Amino acid sequence: MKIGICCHPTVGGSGVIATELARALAETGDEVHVMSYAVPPRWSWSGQRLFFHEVAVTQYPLFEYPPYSLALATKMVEVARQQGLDILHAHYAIPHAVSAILAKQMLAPQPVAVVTTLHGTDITLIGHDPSYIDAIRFGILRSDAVTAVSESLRQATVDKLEVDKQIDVVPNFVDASRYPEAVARRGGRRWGEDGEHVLVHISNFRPVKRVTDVVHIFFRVCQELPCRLLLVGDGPELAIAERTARELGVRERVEFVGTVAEVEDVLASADLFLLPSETESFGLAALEALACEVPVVASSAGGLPEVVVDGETGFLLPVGDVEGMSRAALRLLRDQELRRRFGTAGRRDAQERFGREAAVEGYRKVYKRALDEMARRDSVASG
Ligand code: GMT
Repeated sequence: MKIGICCHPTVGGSGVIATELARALAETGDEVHVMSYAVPPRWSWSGQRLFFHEVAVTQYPLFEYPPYSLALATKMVEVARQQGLDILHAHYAIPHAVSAILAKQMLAPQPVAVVTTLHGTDITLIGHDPSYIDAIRFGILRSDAVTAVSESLRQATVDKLEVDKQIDVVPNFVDASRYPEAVARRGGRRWGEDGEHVLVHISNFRPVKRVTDVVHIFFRVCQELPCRLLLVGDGPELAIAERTARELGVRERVEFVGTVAEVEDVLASADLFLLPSETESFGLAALEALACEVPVVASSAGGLPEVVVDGETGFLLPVGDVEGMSRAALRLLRDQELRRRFGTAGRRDAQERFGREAAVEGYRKVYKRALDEMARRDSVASG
């Protein structure tokens, strides 16, 4: 198949999943053309049958807000015509699904099936914004097939947007073969001093991540055990995290690591991963921690209970339960055997339930269904 994939190239799991999927599809026989305004995170040029097309947005004095959605749709048309794409796969509803549907209309009579993958905040946050809700609903209803990254997100989409449409769940995935060295390096530490426990949080530091909860949990753990916190990533609430750490007197125990391309380098030093989010459709960072044998303490929000098995690979507590999360963190940090057991179970679970091959097959089935759906609609339309 020839597949066009578009995604947000900023930090965030949707761009990571789109890139990993593109690579996996190309490595196993499909031809993949990724389109975005910048090279997405974790992109590598190594693969055959894998191409990147930059979407250039024209600046013009009249355009206070240059129309990226149109530039993207036009690029999709250009690439689909040149390469004969079968599928346009939009990761994240806004604006990608709408651009793909527009491209499909501009391409007619050349057929191309549109597949939209919902990632989370396109539904749980932006999906509530009246200025976007009709566009998101349109994107979902007019796609030939739609997927969500967790059952929780599928249900939220049906409930909140009231869309009557089949939505398949294709969970996010990890390429576990990426991580064995990180697992082997565990114990040989790059971060933290001897005897210190290392806690890690990775995110885009937006309010939904509740990063001040991360710092408050760390503060409580610090009262009991020597430890260090690694904050990985960047975003609007990083400065608030820094201020909170200073106010609580633990600033010198917090490392602001910034954005890292290979999270396993940091996870190799970790004893525990913290993700106390307000909402999380899936929590790819938590899955990556599990794949590196790092137990997770997280909120029980959204799709996290589908990823972290409470009491087996981590502990899940209600959103905002800083006390409970601190107790869970201390329980794991004080008990090396429990941590080892959770770590081993987490890696096994990541491989068995969230493997790359299963996800790629899942998406191939969805592509096939989208092509069938498009053919069915076309034959209905032509009477
Ligand atoms: O809006 C975001 O948080 C970014 C978004 C993204 O583009 O990475 O994250 C969402 O998609 C990820 C990949 O499917 C999921 O792992 C994250 O849980 C989800 N974020 C939220 O639901 C907050």
